[in-house]
Amino acid sequence: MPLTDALKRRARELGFCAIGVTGAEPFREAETAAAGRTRKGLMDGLTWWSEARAHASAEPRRNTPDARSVIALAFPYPIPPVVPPPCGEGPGGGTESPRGRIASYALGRDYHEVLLERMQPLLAMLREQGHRAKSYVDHGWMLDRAAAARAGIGWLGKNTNLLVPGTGSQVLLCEIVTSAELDHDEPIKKSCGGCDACLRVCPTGALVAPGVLDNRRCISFWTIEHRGSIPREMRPLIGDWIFGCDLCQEICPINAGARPSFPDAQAVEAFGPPIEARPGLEELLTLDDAAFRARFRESAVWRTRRAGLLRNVCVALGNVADRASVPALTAALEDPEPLVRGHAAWALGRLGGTAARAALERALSREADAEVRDECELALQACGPLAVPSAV
Ligand code: B12
Ligand code: SF4
Ligand code: SF4
Repeated sequence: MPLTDALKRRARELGFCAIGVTGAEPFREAETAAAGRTRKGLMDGLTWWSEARAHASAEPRRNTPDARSVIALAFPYPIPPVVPPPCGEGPGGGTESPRGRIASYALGRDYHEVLLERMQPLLAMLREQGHRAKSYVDHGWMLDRAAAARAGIGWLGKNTNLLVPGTGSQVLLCEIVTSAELDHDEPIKKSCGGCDACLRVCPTGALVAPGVLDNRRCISFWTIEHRGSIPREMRPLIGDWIFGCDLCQEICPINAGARPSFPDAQAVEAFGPPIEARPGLEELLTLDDAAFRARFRESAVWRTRRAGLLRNVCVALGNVADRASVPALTAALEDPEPLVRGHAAWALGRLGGTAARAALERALSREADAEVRDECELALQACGPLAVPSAV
């Protein structure tokens, strides 16, 4: 069997839902788009991103000078079948505390490891035949979507994600750059047509034009990549997302059509037992470093570290705005991390009421961190004036 066919067959056996091959020449069109957007500030906030990286990521031969082919692969991740309501009546009739949301791609084992593992047999097949082969899953620099689109495994949707026919966008991408001369595929001729549902559903207006994302407005950026305080004007728009955001994919009719095929058995096995998609927010606020590590070390959520996740939890609690959360947020005003204390103060300001006000005043009387003090003062203003009974 020719090598290209053997590789494609093996990739399917390994659970990849799409595999295509393109040449190793640079991705010039994507390079121009990525560099231009970087210059315009649309990638601002990503400290590890730069215009130089955009150029380098468009050159498959950068690390493999004799490369002749790029193998683009897509691996589906399991989607939780039932999304329970964020709060309200629990299954046993009791009232549940508020819950947050975690993006589906992050519910299983860290995808970098999963995809790297799954690529190993393909790398071995190439190397056994004397070819050079290098894998990429975000670690090395590569424009994943550009490679996938040119290799014909899907098309670029208006939400910027690659859509695989029959599967949708809920896939993760990786590549193998190899010196092997393989049979190349053609890009597919599909598009979103007149649909613009993703642009309309995005709560922050991050999709500033079809296929163009402003990183500084994307919930995924603020809840996963950003370190430090989340700008106050963004916080109300984040809703109950505590890690990533799936709204522009959940609305997509291509994904809706593909959903009955999930969970795919291979994907379920590869990603392992999922963490909770809608964890209780108040319980997350009680995690210390050791508990956070035990719960999230193996998952992509680890990227935020404890302080980042608890910051997001406070924002979500402020948005769900259930006054029953005041005691949990009051306890968070004593968290060792100023980042958590500051966002807990903001959330208490959103909840308002006598108990929230009293907690903020107590915190202000002992707080030494200047930023947290500012947050407490602003939160006290947000709580409104004390209700003083009129004497005259
Ligand atoms: C930086 C980054 C982010 C940033 C910025 C996202 C962005 N759009 O650039 C943030 C943190 C916000 C992010 C969020 C997410 N990300 Co991300 N991210 C990346 C990363 C590391 C680099 C992306 C990049 O190069 N951006 C630069 C821009 C200019 O390039 P581009 O996004 O590829 O843009 C192309 C298209 O827009 C297209 N295009 C240009 N003009 C036009 C016009 C039209 C009309 C159309 C249709 C297309 C189009 O050409 C561009 C160049 O190829 C890649 C991994 C990688 N190495 O590629 C993952 C990656 C793109 N992310 C991924 C995922 C899963 C996500 C999230 C879904 C996670 C989540 N659930 O929260 C969200 C989705 C948000 C969204 N709507 O895009 C997957 C996407 C899989 C897929 N099916 O496409 C990738 C490929 C990681 C992986 N290995 O699988 N991400
Ligand atoms: S991931 Fe969320 S915030 Fe980002 S573009 Fe999609 S809908 Fe908008
Ligand atoms: S929601 Fe519509 S416009 Fe957006 S990616 Fe899906 S098909 Fe394309």
